[in-house]
Amino acid sequence: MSKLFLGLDSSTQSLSAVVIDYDTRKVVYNDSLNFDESLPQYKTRNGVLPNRNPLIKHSPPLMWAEALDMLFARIKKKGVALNKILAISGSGQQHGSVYLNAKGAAAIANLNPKLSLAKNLEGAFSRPTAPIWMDSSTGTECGEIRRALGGIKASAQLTGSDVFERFTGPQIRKFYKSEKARYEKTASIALVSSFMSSLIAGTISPIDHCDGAGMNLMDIRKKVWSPKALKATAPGLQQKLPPLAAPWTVIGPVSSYFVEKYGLNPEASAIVWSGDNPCSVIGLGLIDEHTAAISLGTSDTYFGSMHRFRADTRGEGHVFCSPTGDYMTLICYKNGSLARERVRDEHRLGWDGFNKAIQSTQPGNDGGILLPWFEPEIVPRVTKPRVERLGLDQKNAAANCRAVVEAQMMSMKLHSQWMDAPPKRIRATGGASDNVAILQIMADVLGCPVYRVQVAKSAALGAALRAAHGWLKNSGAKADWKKIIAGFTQPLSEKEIKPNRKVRRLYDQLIEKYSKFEHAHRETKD
Ligand code: ADP
Ligand code: XUL
Repeated sequence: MSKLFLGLDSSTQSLSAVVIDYDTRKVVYNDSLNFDESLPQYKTRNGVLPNRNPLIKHSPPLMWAEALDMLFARIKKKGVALNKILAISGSGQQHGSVYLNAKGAAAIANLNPKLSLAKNLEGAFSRPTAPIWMDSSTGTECGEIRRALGGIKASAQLTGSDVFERFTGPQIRKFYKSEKARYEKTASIALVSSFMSSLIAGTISPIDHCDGAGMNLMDIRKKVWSPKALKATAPGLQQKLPPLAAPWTVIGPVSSYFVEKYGLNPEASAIVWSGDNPCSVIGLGLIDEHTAAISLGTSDTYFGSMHRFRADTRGEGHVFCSPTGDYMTLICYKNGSLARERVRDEHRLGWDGFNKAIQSTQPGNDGGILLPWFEPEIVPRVTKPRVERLGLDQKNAAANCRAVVEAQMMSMKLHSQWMDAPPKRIRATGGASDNVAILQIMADVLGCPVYRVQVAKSAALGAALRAAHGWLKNSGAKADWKKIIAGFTQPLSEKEIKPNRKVRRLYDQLIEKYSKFEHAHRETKD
């Protein structure tokens, strides 16, 4: 009998599914559902609810639940043998939080297959919308928590990161301060990942260590909720949080809702979900410290594995747990794909036109530099969005297309130095990793070969592989990561993009100029 595992990825703009056949090492199903297009009734733009305040970014959790129904219906319709799936796990955009009231747990435990998930969850929320990772409205709360934890360095040593606007702790504190009555009515706080795994398992799910590390609430080395961080965040918080769990934990069998409605096997295991970046670590096969990954999704992220804990005491980068049991390093940019799209759209181009524009210009852009902070930025921290140019004419389409990508790559090189693991190779993933013009600049600036992977949806693939790992570990079999990922995460060798030596040297010089320009425009921290 074939061993099938399902990985789901609830990301900012879409819900994706990857089904793997473990024995034949094949991806047998790969699909994605875009929220704006498939669920227009929620009125999101790029998966986010419009808000007059540009710092506030929320999404409707009911939309994610409804997407789960739609995607399962599609998988069933395509004839995937859902009854042969042995385990399901998933990946969620990190940091976002979902707030359930006292009815939430019962609604999740008694999902009625005759109704939709959205209908089942009506009246189960104490907060109708979920703040997500793009939100930067918690500057005050960050300052308060950071002070209570003893400053940037102490926060990073305790939780793996300085206190960040999008992290769940400051978001919870803001909710507690501004909506006390609703906070009091909250019985259970979930991450996007644990909310979705609660639905799959039909019970309130634990939060896994990897995604828990993105909250500013977990002691990253002890892997427990930190009493100091809980106290600094909000009263009575511990009772509202689920337990933390290792990323291979079986929550239980899948909910009967999915068995009756879509024909899942009642014995299929629900494995705890994790964050999208930790899942991508697996989906990209990042087992050693010298392979880095760059994900060009809604956010751009640069990440890698780390065996021994080392925090970024300057406070820009993050340390999370990795699904392997090691740590992972990460820096995250808000001005990723959406910034590239802004420049592309400003000059009325499609991706083809954008690429041709890049190719019509010389690497280094004659010294022209752009700081593409269309939205508040995380690295470096920018609270007031602005776009700065040096030696660059705003009207010059080609130069601006090149400049946005060069700036993003130079910033990654500069701000990943604390990881102390210069990459020997980079694996590229995410929507924009299909774009060779972008990847060539990546290889030239970072000075090493870039590989495109077979499945661009590395978070969903990683989730499927995590499902296999959890299932093997819990059935008493040997669960060796190298063996589990073999055949699934090898990059396509014909898709190697080599750095050009001459161009590389040019960028080594330009990066100094970029660094000075960026420094001149930095905001100082409190
Ligand atoms: P997420 O998982 O964060 O929702 P994806 O990884 O699916 O996002 O990436 C979506 C982004 O990919 C889009 O916003 C789009 O800008 C970008 N994208 C898609 N195709 C291309 C392309 N050919 N070149 C550059 N960017 C692209
Ligand atoms: C990581 C981060 C984003 C989200 C959305 O810290 O904020 O990468 O996980 O993808």
